[in-house]
Amino acid sequence: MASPGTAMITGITGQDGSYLAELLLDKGYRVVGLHRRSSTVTFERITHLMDRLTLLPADLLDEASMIRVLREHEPREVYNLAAQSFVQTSFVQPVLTGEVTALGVTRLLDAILLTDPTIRFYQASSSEMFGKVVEVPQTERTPFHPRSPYGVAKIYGHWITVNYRESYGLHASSGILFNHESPRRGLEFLPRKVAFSAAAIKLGMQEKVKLGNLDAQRDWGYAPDYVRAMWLMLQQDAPDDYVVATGKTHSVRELCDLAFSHLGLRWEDHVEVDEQLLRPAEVDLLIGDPKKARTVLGWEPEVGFEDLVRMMVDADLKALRTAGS
Ligand code: NAP
Ligand code: G4F
Repeated sequence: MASPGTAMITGITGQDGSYLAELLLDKGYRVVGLHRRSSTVTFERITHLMDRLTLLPADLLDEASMIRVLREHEPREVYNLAAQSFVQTSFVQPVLTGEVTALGVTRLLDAILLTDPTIRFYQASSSEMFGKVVEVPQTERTPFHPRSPYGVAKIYGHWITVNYRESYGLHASSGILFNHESPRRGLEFLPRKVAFSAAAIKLGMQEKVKLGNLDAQRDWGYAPDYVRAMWLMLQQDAPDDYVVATGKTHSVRELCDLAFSHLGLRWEDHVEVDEQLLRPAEVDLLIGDPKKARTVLGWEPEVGFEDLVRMMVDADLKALRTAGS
């Protein structure tokens, strides 16, 4: 079988970048990953792949750094996963969030236009764009009403992707992905914070965990299922936009109940609400309709909410036990 060639991933050190790199390497791609310079090593999620990847320094804030890599490595596919991706941080660093998460997309699209407009492009759009939702469930046609500087920045990234597709004929697709998690999720995001804390409490390493809004509802899926959808989008003859979701929603409270009860604990005994963790504006309810991804891409999620939460708790329990011994 002919080699699929080279794929470039921005944000390769992140949760999705690590799973997408695995998927593409398994499919025979040569994978070029961009990482930003840091004083400490950020390769924790890709350590097991290091000898199979080409890792290069570049930053979404620096267009020339991306042009250099595109010229030298001539990828056929580019996946833009890099972003300031934490909603809470976007309220205190709104300008940085805009520079990276919004304008960073234009810098990369321009870099592609200048080097090779036949490159296929994937943009990591977000259900956070729906914000204060105007319909349930949310589809590709649901209007946006963002509730955070992150949501606003992602809308810019989404529309500039659509605009470069329409203006210059780029094969540029946008995946509107709902929340997806895994044992590799950053510790600051709710499901990982709960999984890690439940495991630490079970092992007697901590007693309580402080959370914010317990009533928020999210459509939570499994990250490796979602990176498969990204790849499928770039294999289509025509570029397009797709909602990627499970079609089911659960509250923060339900997630806590599932994580703690898996370890024989009552979440009410350990969770405390800290008003400092409430957001200036909240997204109360997200639930996506993945019909288009199912019918056009043939995409199906393989891991459901209950298995996902148990998997994350088990992984943190195992890691903490290993670290302890
Ligand atoms: P993540 O774990 O936070 O990873 C973000 C990546 O972006 C990291 O590799 C980070 O590098 C990199 N990055 C940040 N600023 C950068 C810059 N200025 N230049 C270059 N790289 C930079 O996020 P994720 O969960 O994998 O999500 C991947 C993408 O999907 C993001 O765009 C996110 O906004 C979007 N998304 C995620 C979800 C979800 O539920 N996970 C849902 C919808 C959309 P460092 O390692 O150096 O920090
Ligand atoms: O896990 P979260 O921080 O994810 P959030 O804000 O939904 O954003 C994630 O999903 C988006 C897709 O919709 C991505 F675009 C984005 O990059 C990111 O991956 O919070 C989930 C919910 C929120 O309603 C939050 O208010 O949990 C609530 N929550 C309650 N207590 C908390 C906490 N969230 C965090 N992070 N920490 C808490 O202590």
